[in-house]
Amino acid sequence: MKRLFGLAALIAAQFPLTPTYAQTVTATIVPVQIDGGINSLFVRPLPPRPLMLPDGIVSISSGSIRYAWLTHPTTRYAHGVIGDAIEAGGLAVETENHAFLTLTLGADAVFEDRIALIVRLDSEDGVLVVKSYLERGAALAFVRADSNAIRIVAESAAIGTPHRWLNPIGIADFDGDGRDEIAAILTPHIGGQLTLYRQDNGALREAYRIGGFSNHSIGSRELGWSAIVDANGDGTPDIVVPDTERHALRIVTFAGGRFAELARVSLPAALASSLGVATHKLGGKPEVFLELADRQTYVLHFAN
Ligand SMILES: [Ca+2]
Ligand SMILES: [Ca+2]
Repeated sequence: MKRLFGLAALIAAQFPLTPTYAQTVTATIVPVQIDGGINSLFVRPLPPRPLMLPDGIVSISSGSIRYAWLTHPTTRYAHGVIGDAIEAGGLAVETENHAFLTLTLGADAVFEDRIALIVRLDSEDGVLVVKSYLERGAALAFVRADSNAIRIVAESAAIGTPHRWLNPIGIADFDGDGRDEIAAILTPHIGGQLTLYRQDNGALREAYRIGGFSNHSIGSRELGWSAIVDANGDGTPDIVVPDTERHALRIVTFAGGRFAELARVSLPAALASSLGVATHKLGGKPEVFLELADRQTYVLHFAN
C-alpha cells in the first residue's frame, strides 16, 4: 500500500479516486499444513487410456467431450524439454455418447505437451493442445469433436524456429470484451512472453504480448506453473504466473484491454508443483496453493 502524506492524503481522503479496472491487490504467501501435501488436494490420477503417451495426463470434463489424452508416441521431434524426447503423434477423445475418436498428425509435427486439455472457447467445447512443427516450432491448436469427427479447427502461427516451445495457461475473457482469450507463455526458457490469442475465422490470432514471464523449467514434467483467478475481485479473471527467473509470482490483468501488474510476490524457494486454485463456496477471494522446493505447501492470499 502506498502511504500518502500531507495535502495529498487530505485530498485523497475527501475525493477517493474512482476505481479503475487495474485496481491494486495485496498478495501474501504463507506456509500451510496439509496432510498429504498439495497432490492430495488437486491431483486425481486416472488410469491410462488406449494408445496413450507414456507420461500423458488424462483430461476429464462433464461437457460433450468427457475424456481427452495424447496418443501415438513418437521420437521424430528431437527436442525433449518436457521430461523426455517422446512426444505425441496424435490425440484421442471419448465423447458424451461414448464415441472414441482419434486424430493423428502428419510427419511434419507432434503434440509437444502432456495433456490435451478439455476447454470451452467462446461457448464451444474443445481441446487445447501444443502442436510443434519440426521445422517451425510450437503453435497452439484448438480441436473440436462431434459424434463422429475430430479435427483442428483453429491454430496460431508457429513461433517460426525449430525447438521453440510454448506452454499454455488457460482460457478466459481476460480483457472483459465478451470474447475468450487463450493465454500462453511463448519461449518460457529464454525470456518468456505472456501472449493472448483470440479465435478468428479459423485461426488463433495474437491479441496481446508482454515480456517478463516463465511458467516452465527446462526438462521438467511440471507444466502447470500458472493460475487463473480474479485476484482483485473486479469480475475479470487475472493471471498468476512466475517472472522470468521464477523467483516471484506476478499477478497481472488485461481488464479493459490494458495490461497491468496488480501485485508481485517473492517466492521463498523454487517452485516445485503446479498451482492449484481453491474457491470458497460461500464467496470470498480465491486462494492459490503451491509447493516449493523446501517441500512446504504454501497458500497465496489476496486482499484489496
Ligand atoms: Ca476478451
Ligand atoms: Ca480481476
